[in-house]
Amino acid sequence: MVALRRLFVAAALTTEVRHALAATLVGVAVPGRRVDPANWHLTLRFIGEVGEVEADRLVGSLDQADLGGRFRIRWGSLGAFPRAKKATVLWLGLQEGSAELAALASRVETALLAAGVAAEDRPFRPHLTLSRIRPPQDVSAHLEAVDPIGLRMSVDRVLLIESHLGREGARYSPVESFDLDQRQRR
Ligand code: 3AM
Repeated sequence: MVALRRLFVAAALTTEVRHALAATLVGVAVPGRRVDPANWHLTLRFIGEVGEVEADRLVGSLDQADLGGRFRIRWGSLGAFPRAKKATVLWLGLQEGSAELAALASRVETALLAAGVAAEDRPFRPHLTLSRIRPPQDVSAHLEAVDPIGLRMSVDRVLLIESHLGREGARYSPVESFDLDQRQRR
C-alpha cells in the first residue's frame, strides 16, 4: 500500500508576530473551534494527498524555484468564508501585502505545476484561519466588533506542511522550509 501524505504550502508567521497576534486576539470573541496559534499560517496552495515519490518531486521543484524576495505585510480585519451571514471559517485578512502574497502564491503554483501537480482553479484569497464554525453562524457582528489589527510582518519563508487529520481537528507538521530571497527585501 502506498502511504499518502496530505500536503499544503503556506507562508510562515514569524514567532514574534504569532505571539503578538495571539495576545491581540485574546479578548476577541471568536465563534467556532479556534485554530491553535501554533498552527497559524497563510495558506498559499492546498495540494492534497500525494505519495512519497510525488512529495519528493514537489520538494525538489520548490527548492529549485525562484520564489522571489521577502516582503512585508500588514494584518487587517476579520473576514468569513463563504460569507459573514453563514460563516464556516472566520479568518484574519491583510491590510497590505495581498498583491505580494498573491504573487508568491503564483510562483508556488508554477513550481507545483512543474512537479506535475494539477492546476488550482480556485482564486487565491489571502487569509489566516482563526476558527472553523459548524454549524455555520452569522458572524457579522463579530467582524464589525474588531478594528483592523495593523501589525506588520515580514514574509521570509515558505513552508511545505503535512496535515494529519484527527478527531480533535488537524495537526500540522512542517516538512520543508524554503527561504525567500533576502536581497530583494523591500
Ligand atoms: O488553514 P486554511 O483555511 O488556510 O482550509 C484548509 C487549510 O487552509 C485548506 O488547506 C489548508 C490545510 O488543510 N484545504 C483543505 N482542503 C482543501 C481543498 N480540498 C483545502 N483547500 C482547497 N481545497
